[in-house]
Amino acid sequence: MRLQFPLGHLDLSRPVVMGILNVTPDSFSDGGQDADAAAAAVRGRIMVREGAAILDVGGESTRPGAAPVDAEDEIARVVPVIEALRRTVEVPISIDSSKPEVMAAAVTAGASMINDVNALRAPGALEVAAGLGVPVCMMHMQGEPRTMQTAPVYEDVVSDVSQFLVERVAACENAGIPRSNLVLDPGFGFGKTVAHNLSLMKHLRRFCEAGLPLLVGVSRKSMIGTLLDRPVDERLAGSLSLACLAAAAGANILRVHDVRPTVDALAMMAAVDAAD
Ligand code: 7PM
Repeated sequence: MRLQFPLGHLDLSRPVVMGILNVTPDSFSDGGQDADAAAAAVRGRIMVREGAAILDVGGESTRPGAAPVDAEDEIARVVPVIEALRRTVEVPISIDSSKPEVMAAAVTAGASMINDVNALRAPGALEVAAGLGVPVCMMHMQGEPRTMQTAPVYEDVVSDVSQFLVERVAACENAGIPRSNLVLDPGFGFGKTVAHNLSLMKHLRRFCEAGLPLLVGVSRKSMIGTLLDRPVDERLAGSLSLACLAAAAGANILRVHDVRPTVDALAMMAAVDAAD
């Protein structure tokens, strides 16, 4: 399996790591937007050195419970970071946004993938993504970020989520986005209880049946905090074990904060796979 980008391709015959690069205004720095962008680009370069195969740049508009950011502010945050990264890293840059205006500005600035937690359901998003011609990650979310964790309900979480993704793939194909440009993601933590998240992980193989690359984001998520009773900065072991389980079940792209430890864990899996 592989993903084709404007400037080359990404080989997915082994699972790869996508490094999370959040660009939010830093309340501790008073250097302004340029300083924030420069600092984010430095963090991105470090993640590439540690083995990230993709960088996911996000302006934090889609986070559960986050205050909405308007498109203009989100563009002002992410575009300088993408431009700075473009000059110094070789790996594809993904834009984590649900807003068509942000997707377009980010791709113009040098991003070569769209990561949409809303699966291109915003007005105009399908058309804009089709026009941009880059790979798109389509994630499942029940409800909307502000309220989705209140009381999520499914008939059967695995079937409901896979049905949603199958429908979104059809919508993409109808809008002119080729299947070969699609990546699927069950959306851990987005309108799901801990029990829902555990079922999705246990039955993750089902999401490979579409024959499309599978992206999984579990890094530091609250399910780990709940199950282990750990604050967010003590969830590395939980994150690594879920990343390995996901990889063993067929996940192709692991979206993580802790790039080096995840790359090491995947290398151990690859070594075992290669044994006699
Ligand atoms: C607060 C709560 C802050 C949750 C950040 C988050 C995913 C994603 C995110 C994912 C894809 C996080 C999330 N999660 N995109 N964006 N898949 N494709 O933990 O699971 O990073 S935001």
